[in-house]
Amino acid sequence: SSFSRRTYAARAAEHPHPLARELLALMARKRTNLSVAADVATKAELLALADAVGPHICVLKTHVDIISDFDADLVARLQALAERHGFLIFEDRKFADIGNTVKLQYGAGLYRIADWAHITNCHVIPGEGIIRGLAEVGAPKGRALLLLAEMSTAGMLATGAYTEKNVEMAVANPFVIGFIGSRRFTEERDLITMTPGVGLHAAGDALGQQYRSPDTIITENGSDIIIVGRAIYGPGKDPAAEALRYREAGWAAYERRLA
Ligand code: 5FU
Repeated sequence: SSFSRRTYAARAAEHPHPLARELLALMARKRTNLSVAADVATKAELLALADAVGPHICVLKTHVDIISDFDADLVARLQALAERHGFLIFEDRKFADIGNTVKLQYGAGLYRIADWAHITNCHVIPGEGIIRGLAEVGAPKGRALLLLAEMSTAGMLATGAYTEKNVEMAVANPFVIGFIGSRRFTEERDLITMTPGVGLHAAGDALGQQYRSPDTIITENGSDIIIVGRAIYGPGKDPAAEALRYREAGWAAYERRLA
């Protein structure tokens, strides 16, 4: 039957990709399908947030190019927190250039993303060469890739035939373990969907973001992981308490799906 009706633990036991096995197994063990989108401005804020939400998350999603004082020490300390709390690191880089250029952007430069991000993602606008370029750098390091089959924003252009092409390319490329999008896209192999634009209160923001509930995303749409940002660390919020709230909502939605 559908992967959506199977437990994360059962899927972990059978997934062909080692990193996806590790992810699904830690989700089952920690009882969480929550990823926190840590869009903060400094090293100190990122480390404090990762430490506060670490016990509740399966994936920490980063945008390292936001961090004004990024350095190698930040990476070392994030990796230590990932070890201590048991989560994977997903750099939401959204690569979109030709294969040769993304190889350089992924492996080199200031950030050396492939050295520390378990997961990254790309648009397939350039065609399949972007996946091959990223795989040349990331696959030997045991990394994995998500394709942006959809986005969460109003008026986004990743629809219809474009989304279907993403699914075809994902199925055909073993370096790809899943998608950014709003739902389960295929039963061809157990590709994991992670969904941003999740919130329990606001409907959206002033710049096109749209929020849906964990129930819609996990129970109804069959996505696997909810990605939550400002709802967890916005002004006046207690990030650990909010992460716990979203973790419980996400897990309850998953249990309803299995029932
Ligand atoms: F691919 C996408 C997408 O379609 N929508 C998103 O919102 C990525 N995101 C990211 O999720 C975005 O870059 C933010 O890092 C995060 C959402 O943050 P929010 O504060 O929960 O709106």
